[in-house]
Amino acid sequence: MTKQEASPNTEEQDINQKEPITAIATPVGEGGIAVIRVSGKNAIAKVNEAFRGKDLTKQNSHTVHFGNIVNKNDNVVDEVLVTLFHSPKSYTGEETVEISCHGGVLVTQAVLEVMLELGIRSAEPGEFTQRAFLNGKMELSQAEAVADLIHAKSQKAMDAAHQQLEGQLGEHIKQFRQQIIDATAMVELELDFVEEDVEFADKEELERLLKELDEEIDNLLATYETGRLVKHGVRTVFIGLPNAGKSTLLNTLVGKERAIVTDIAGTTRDTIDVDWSYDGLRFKLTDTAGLRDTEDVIEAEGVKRSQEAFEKADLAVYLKDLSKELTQEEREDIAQFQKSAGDTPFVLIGTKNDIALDIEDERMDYDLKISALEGGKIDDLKKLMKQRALENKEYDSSSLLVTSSRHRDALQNAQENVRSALQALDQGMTGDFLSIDLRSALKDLGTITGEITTEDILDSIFSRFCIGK
Ligand SMILES: Nc1nc2c(ncn2[C@@H]2O[C@H](COP(=O)(O)OP(=O)(O)OP(=O)(O)O)[C@@H](O)[C@H]2O)c(=O)[nH]1
Ligand SMILES: [Mg+2]
Repeated sequence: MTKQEASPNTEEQDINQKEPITAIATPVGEGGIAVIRVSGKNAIAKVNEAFRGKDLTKQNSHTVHFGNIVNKNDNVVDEVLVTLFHSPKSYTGEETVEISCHGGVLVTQAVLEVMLELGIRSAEPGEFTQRAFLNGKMELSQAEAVADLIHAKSQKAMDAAHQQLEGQLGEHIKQFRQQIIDATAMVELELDFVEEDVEFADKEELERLLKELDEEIDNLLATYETGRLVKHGVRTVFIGLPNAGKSTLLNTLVGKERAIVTDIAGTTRDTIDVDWSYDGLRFKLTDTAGLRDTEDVIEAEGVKRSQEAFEKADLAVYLKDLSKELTQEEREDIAQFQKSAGDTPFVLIGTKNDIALDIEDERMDYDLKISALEGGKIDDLKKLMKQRALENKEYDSSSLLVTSSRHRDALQNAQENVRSALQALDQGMTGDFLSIDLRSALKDLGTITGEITTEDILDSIFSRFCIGK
């Protein structure tokens, strides 16, 4: 199936053009040029009212024209280039004008004001892309990918958004839907012939089909954990006793004095979050207050937050000061943390290796010994963090990842319905039961690509966009 067939409208159909909307499509700030976008019914004629140059209504699609934008008193606001897109060959599918003006904040605003004066409405966040979706220019999962791409903060997040934008997820979902449609057809065939006692002539075939589908959905769902890490970053927490060198390590990794470092135990009081990328993967590093029992109310609150950050982490890094002897108490603490980390990767790092005690403590099994002050083994630590974060998770930039919790939920629901159909089949239930499950699964999958949408889904998706996209 092509993109267009799956969508509510095809390019052959007339696009239902809505009232024109406008917004500044480039980031606010000073730049060489800025672009103001106008899309909707008679957008070209509207802009033409404020344009001094050629008659835009008589020009071809995909042409660029030089001229002036004037206000209602006919004063020139800016010298511009306008690009024309006739429906349906535009981003939104509607008639669209892109006005490239000078990039100053005030100039751009002034040109936008002229558009508003013409009676063109301000666009809501993501409204252009929403129209693109409604006009069959893209699937819902592709529209979501546009937002992901804009918000992407690492190379890997961008790769994942690109995969989705190219429609790879949509293709998978369509394939699943086709499999369900095939299964439904088999069930309903049986229903038609129920009197003739055909009784699931193809019961085995149906079972094979559903099991295969269950497994394929499982495989796709399994990518979500990696997808989530890639998109939102690996929540990494540094924990350890006061003075272990947690803040020093954070500063060394991010390359600036982000957290206060002193030789006083208990320097860090509150958790500090810093974004950091390494080798295309984004990390959200959290420095925490050193763990100890304390009378100090503020510090005690800090220690509580350290614990909470640990519980939420995708990667826990425990730092042990090698210049101090390991106490029995700390050994037990470490064991306890390791245990409560459960499936979350846990890394044990010895710090201050430059001033480590001579006596090697054989009882501890450090993943690595570093010196954050001198930079010793820091590159090894970075590699280790990435490796452990993506532990057991297959990933290369071409693999398709489910990155959105909305998609995961829909896939899970679909899988439940498929499993329930399998169960019904197993228990020898009649075809109408199976048919209900299969139809529900079909609906669940449809919410991913947008065959099935509700106002709520659309609102929550498009509100993530910036205005102008
Ligand atoms: N020699 C040496 N000193 C270090 C190293 N890392 C940290 N330090 C020193 O150890 C002291 C404590 O470092 P911090 O980074 O503040 O320790 P922390 O774990 O954040 O401590 P709290 O915030 O109190 O929990 C400072 O004086 C650092 O300069 C290291 O690798 N080698
Ligand atoms: Mg600190």
